[in-house]
Amino acid sequence: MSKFSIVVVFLLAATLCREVQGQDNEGVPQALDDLLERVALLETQIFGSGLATVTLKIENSLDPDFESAEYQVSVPVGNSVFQMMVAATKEFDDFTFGATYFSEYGGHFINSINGLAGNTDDKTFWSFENGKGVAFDRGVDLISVHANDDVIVFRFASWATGHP
Ligand code: B12
Repeated sequence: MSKFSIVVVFLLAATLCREVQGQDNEGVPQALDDLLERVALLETQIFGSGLATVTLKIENSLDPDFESAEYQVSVPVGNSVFQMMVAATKEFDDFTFGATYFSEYGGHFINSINGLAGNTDDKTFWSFENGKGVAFDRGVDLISVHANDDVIVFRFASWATGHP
C-alpha cells in the first residue's frame, strides 16, 4: 500500500470512527469494506491504475506465409520494451525471444522471436518499430511503454538495403 493510501485510510478511518459511533458492531466490517473500496477508487482516480496494456505485434516482411501474432501485455507504465517482452514470456506460453546484451549500448539486441532468428549471412534481423511503421532509433531497453494504446512491432526484415 502506498504512503498516499495510508494517509487516506487514516483520514477515512477517523471519519468512519465518527460515523460508526453509536452503531452496533455488526456495521463495522461492512463499513470497513466500503472504506477500502473508496480508497481504491480514489487511488485509481488520482494515479490511474499504474498499468499499461501494450499491443505487441510480430510480423514478417520476407515470408508471406508467416502467421503474424499479436499479444496484449500488461506492464507498469514506464517499463522498457525489454521488460515488457520478459513479461510477455510469462503471460503467454507461445511467446519467446532470445537477446544478447551489449554494454556499449546499455541494452539488448533481439536475436530471435518465437524461434525465428536473424542471420548475418542472409542479412535478416528483427526490426523494432512503432505502430506507424517507424523504426526506433534505439534498442529495446531505451524505449519505454507509456499508455494503453502503445503499439510495439517486431518485423522480420532484411538489412541488405541499409540500416533502419
Ligand atoms: C550494422 C548495424 C546493425 C545491423 C547488425 C547486423 C550485423 N550482423 O552486423 C542490423 C541492421 C541488424 C542492426 C539492427 C538494429 N540496430 Co543497429 N547498427 C549497426 C551499425 C551501423 C554498425 C554496428 C557494427 O557493425 N559495429 C562493428 C562491430 C565489429 O561491433 P559489434 O559490437 O560486434 O557490433 C554489433 C552491435 O553493434 C550489434 N547491434 C547492431 N545494432 C544494434 C542495436 C542495439 C540496440 C544493440 C544493443 C546492438 C546492436 O550488432 C553488431 C553485429 O553483431 C551501428 C552504428 C555504428 N556505426 O556503430 C548501428 C546501431 C548500433 N544500431 C542501432 C539501432 C537503433 C538498431 C535497431 C534497434 C534499429 C531498429 N529500430 O530496428 C536494430 C536492432 C533491433 C533488434 N533486433 O534489437 C543504433 C543503436 C542506438 C542505441 N543507443 O541504442 C546504432 C548506434 C545506429 C544509430 N545511431 O542509430 N544494426
